[in-house]
Amino acid sequence: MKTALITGITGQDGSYLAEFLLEKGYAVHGIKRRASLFNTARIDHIYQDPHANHQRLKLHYGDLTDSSNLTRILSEVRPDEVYNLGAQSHVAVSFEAPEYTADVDAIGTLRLLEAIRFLGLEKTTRFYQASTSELYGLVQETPQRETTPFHPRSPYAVAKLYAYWICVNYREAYGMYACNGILFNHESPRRGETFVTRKITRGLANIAQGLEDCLYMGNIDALRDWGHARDYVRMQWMMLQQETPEDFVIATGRQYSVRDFIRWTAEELGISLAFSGEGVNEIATVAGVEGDRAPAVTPGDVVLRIDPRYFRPAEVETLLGDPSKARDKLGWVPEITAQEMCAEMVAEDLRTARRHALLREHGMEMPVSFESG
Ligand code: NDP
Ligand code: GDR
Repeated sequence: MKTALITGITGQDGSYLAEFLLEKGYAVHGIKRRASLFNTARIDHIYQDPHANHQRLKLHYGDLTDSSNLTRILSEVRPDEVYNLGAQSHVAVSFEAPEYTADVDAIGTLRLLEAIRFLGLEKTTRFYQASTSELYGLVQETPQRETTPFHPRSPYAVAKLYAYWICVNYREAYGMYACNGILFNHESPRRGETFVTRKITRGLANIAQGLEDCLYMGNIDALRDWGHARDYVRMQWMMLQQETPEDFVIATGRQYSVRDFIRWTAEELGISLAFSGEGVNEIATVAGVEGDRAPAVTPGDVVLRIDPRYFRPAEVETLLGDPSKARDKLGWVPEITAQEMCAEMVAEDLRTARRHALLREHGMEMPVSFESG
């Protein structure tokens, strides 16, 4: 039985990857952070009672800022494969907490690689690094491929640039099997609520059910290449099954705007939107409502406004990936389109919003979190 260690197992990708590896028969170990509330909601469905014997999913308390902890876990687990998915992964937050982001995302990667080397596992343990399309930032070439020069635009992207190169360096210097997956944005119903797609599907579903009045957004003209996390974790595993380690761009090769994603979401909810005004004064108004999925909105309601607090000090305006290397060398093609993914996310968020609306109807008010990002 192969053994994998996943940092960031409680996150979106970590949860899908853990499911995927368990299905492949792996023993899966994950590092979770100590938190004052339960933080395993995304993996509770695959986590067995830790008191039971023969569990194939094991969790260890740890943190990418703590090298002795990482070294101890690695020495206990001695994994065949390490997937370094743990990160402070929010671009806007990285401007607020740049030093912490660098510590976790850049030096955290170094800590893991050093721990592998220190334990003499560098010839046996394979290493996957969660690199990102944010490395391209101010894009130098379209579409972006493995050879496109980087120009990071945030403390997050600069930290990930260090992680990218330290991974390449350990491969070249010590012959480690280490590779970078340069993944473009990927989403799912498990996406964190403050990333733009989930903010939109959750926000508009709440508005449709009368739990919120208005969605406040930043730069809705930003262009992204969105895929589904389930497709992308498959590729993370495939990258570690090759003869030799290489870096791959993972993307769909299709690009849409945040505004497109807002429109799709509204349409899924039976709402047609009219955008008017410009820049920070732009708004979206309900033009029509069909069906019964949006009982709380009526034509003329303003459901979206621009709030400059969501603008970033330096923006990544456009990203579009060229996944042909992954397709040609590994036979990987994404199976889920951005529109299908949007529909899945809306369905899930609408289910939750309906539950909350029902509880409210029966006098059991559920607080709706307005924490945004
Ligand atoms: P999430 O934000 O959903 O998950 C991040 C994970 O990292 C969580 O499990 C989080 O724990 C954990 N984590 C955060 N800080 C630390 C720390 N100090 N020590 C240990 N673990 C920590 O991200 P995604 O699943 O979306 O992304 C996975 C990886 O891929 C990240 O590295 C991200 O930067 C990168 N990436 C993501 C893309 C995307 O579009 N999703 C695209 C390209 C790259 P907790 O649950 O406790 O917060
Ligand atoms: P990104 O994802 O920064 O690309 O990083 P995010 O979904 O946060 O933003 C995408 C684009 O939408 C614009 N935007 C807004 N974003 C947020 N979060 N909230 C808003 O209100 C809003 N309005 C407009 C943003 O400005 C941006 O242009 C994600 C993360 O998962 C990273 O970890 C990963 O590396 C990259 O994707 C690839």
